[in-house]
Amino acid sequence: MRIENIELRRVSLPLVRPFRTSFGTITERVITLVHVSTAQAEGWAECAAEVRPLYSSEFIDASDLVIRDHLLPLLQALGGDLTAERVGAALAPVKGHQMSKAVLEAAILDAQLRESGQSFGGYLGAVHDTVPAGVSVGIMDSIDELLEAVAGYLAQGYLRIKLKIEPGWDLAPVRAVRERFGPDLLLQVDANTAYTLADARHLARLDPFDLLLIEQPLGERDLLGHAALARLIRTPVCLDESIESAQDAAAAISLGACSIINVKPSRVGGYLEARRIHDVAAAHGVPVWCGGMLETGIGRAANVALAGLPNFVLPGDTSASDRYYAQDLTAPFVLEDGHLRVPTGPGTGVEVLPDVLAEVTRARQDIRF
Ligand code: OSB
Ligand code: MG
Repeated sequence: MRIENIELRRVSLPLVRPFRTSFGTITERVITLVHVSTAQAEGWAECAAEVRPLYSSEFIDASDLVIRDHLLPLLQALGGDLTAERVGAALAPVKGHQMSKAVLEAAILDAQLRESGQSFGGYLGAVHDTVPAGVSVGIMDSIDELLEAVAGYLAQGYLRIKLKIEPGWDLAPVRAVRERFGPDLLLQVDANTAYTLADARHLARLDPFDLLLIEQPLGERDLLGHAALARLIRTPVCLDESIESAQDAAAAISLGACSIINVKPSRVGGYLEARRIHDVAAAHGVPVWCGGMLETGIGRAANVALAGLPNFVLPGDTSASDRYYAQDLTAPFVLEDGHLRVPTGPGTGVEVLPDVLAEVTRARQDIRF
């Protein structure tokens, strides 16, 4: 495949409600979209990097720059031999920058699959037509506000609730949600690195609430701390930020640092590495689920396809479009009995809506190949 043009397009979409985590609050999602044109097809993907480097070291302005000045030249050097399967190795000389690498691989894979008429799900090995949907619920100003939000999501059919936690917003909200919605609610928490191992006794107080898991309680580099914590609490430890590759996943599992993994294709450098993590985890009997970065329909379509693989056995943060955006960039993903449908058309199987795209675009640049 030979690329003719790559367009970087900066868009900004308001969120339907502010999203607060232990590392900050956002009210709009500012995203770089990558649009790949070949002689036969086009591909789209979105970069997960946020405006500020608070979730990880990556951030959107740096991502645009590393894509333009450091990653695209490596792909240009491949000429007509460019395929999505070669992107990872071609970009390997650049250290880190998984989200920037991931968006390029995903856009190229979308174009490639559209050329060959295959869907993301078919290519990746999805075995399900629909995937169960969970929802990630941000930190709120009051328990009442939280209970109302959770009640609303459950009324819509979400099958699992994830509460964002931080010191000062942990035991009380978890207790309130568990008491109000009962023992059958699938409930988990995500700390986004907000604790230290010194908080182990405090975190053990979550044990009575029968959580599915606690996600990334400690720092992203602290695999040994997570392994120690896992021995001190009953709630299963799940890693998000710590896992940037299949190698990280193998190390974390071997060390006992996690018994569940949140797989985010953007965080690990793309869908091919995400599938390798799925495979490594499956070989160790470790269940995985699909995380998210508040994606638009473009990224959501591919995430939902990945979530159709057999070892994605827990509901993901793959929510319907209206949980994030009043107007998505594609036809909206909707909940059907608590599930999202895996697209079956070529590539991601979704089309970008040109009028919406024009409305949310803030800047664009073309890079001729
Ligand atoms: O830690 O999983 C996370 C969103 C942005 C950054 C990090 C995280 C999240 C979410 C929301 O929890 C997941 C989603 O619904 O896309
Ligand atoms: Mg997380």
